[in-house]
Amino acid sequence: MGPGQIETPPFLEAPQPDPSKAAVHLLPVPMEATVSYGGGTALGPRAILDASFQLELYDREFDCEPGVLYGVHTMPEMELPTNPAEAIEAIAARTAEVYSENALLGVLGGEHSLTYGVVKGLLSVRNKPLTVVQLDAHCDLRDTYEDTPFSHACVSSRMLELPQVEQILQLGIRSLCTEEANVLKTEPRVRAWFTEDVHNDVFEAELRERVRGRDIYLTVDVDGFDPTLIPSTGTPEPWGMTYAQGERIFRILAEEANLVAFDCVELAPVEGHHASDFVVAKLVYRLMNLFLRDKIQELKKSSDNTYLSQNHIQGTEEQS
Ligand SMILES: [Mn+2]
Repeated sequence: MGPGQIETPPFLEAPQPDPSKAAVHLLPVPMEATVSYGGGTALGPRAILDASFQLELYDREFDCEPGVLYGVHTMPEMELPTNPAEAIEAIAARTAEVYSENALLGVLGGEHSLTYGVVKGLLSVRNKPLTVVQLDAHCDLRDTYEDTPFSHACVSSRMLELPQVEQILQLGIRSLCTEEANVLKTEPRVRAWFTEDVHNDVFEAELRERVRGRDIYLTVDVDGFDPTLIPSTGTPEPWGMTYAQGERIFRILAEEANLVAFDCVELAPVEGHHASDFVVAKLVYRLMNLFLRDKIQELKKSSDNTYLSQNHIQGTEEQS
């Protein structure tokens, strides 16, 4: 463990793989520098990791324990500077340092501002266009908010300043200001589907078309979901997405696009209320399983073969 890092429990109660063999690398980023309403996102990553210990490793869809097969390596939690601009730079640098082409990078937040740092870091090492898909109640398209351009309320505006962000696709939006409504009307790189579009299922064909064959970065602000499902968040907004709609979107993206990295942000755990933490941990696990579904099938086959050949060798030995 290096300086500026805090020891953390791993995601899932499973054997810890060698990082070079893990298909997922998780980076906990407890950013809480510009939170404007309910606080507590600094404890988000730890709450997700703790709750993940209660998850069943077995996944009905795949009829196996996917996380054990593909392996999840959890990195130590970052220790961040309190100044938002410095925190963003630290996150960008750490992302560039830990990114590997051979693994899916997942960032556990932390407030939404961190997404800009992660995307910046990714672009610095990959240098290829990226489509950002954002599940959120909010557009986060203000230019500045509460005197900082690095607020969670501005994260999408900051990303638009990166020329390699080819488009930002937002789903579940239901709360915005006049300034943001104007950006939506004039900025061709942003496409927002409001919450009624998701509930009426009128986004799918265009979403598929827009992400097909593209490298995507998925940012999941947990307030995109309904606060009856995940109340532990800083700015809860009614009429959000259901759990099933979230999974549906993950599946569409998994079928059409190449996921480079993802984050899950804005969980602000409340003591004594563990349901939100658990729901978010489950969302993260299912997101990983859906995106790694080809790999899971492949690993399942080879683990069956290993099992068969071991039995075969044993059988031969018994005969001799
Ligand atoms: Mn939000």
